[in-house]
Amino acid sequence: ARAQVAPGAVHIPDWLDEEHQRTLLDACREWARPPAGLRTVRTPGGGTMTARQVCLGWHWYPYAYARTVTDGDGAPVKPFPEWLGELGRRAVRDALGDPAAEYDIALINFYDSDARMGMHRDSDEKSDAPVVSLSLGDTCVFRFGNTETRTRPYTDVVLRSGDLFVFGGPSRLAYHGVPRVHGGTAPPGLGLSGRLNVTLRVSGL
Ligand code: MD5
Ligand code: FE
Repeated sequence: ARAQVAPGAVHIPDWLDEEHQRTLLDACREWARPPAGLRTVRTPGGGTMTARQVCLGWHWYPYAYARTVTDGDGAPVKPFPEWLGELGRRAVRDALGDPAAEYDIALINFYDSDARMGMHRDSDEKSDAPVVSLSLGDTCVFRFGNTETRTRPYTDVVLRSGDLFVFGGPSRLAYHGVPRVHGGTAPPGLGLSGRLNVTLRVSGL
């Protein structure tokens, strides 16, 4: 069931079957290992993001991209694998029917049940290609807002393990965040406590 939440913003529940969820989870666990593994993101204002992050292809440090983990161990960022790019192109075709973009960044956020992500826009990419979001593990409330303000109007969407969300076109620069993660709601067979979100992006760099 494909649901358009806003023009260019499409939610496809259960897009990844259990086997593909497990494959992606195993890969994320490998990517989380050092060097250039899971890290805590510190914002220039002195804040700490509650979701921890791993980057592939390009390292995101608030609020720009680099080739090395500038706020971590200084190691080169792990490469962005070809199969992940193919997954991204298939996602965009299924969600929007648009021609394929060349994905070269993955940002993977690891949430425990207390983690949140405040309302923000993803504006550090120099490309307007759609962002692909894949969810694994615990269910969350994803807040999809508008392009003008961090506040209402917004739409709360429940994202579950295996769900795909694609943001393109007029929705590409919408404010969005994760106000709530529901602990203990991951599929029992997956072996993940917490939530993991994989976003695929085109750097334009
Ligand atoms: C998450 N991640 O669940 C969310 C979902 C992030 C982030 O917000 O920046 O890593 S992905 C939501 C998203 C990503 C890129 C663009 C837009 C939404 N958008 O244009 O609305 O961890
Ligand atoms: Fe974002």
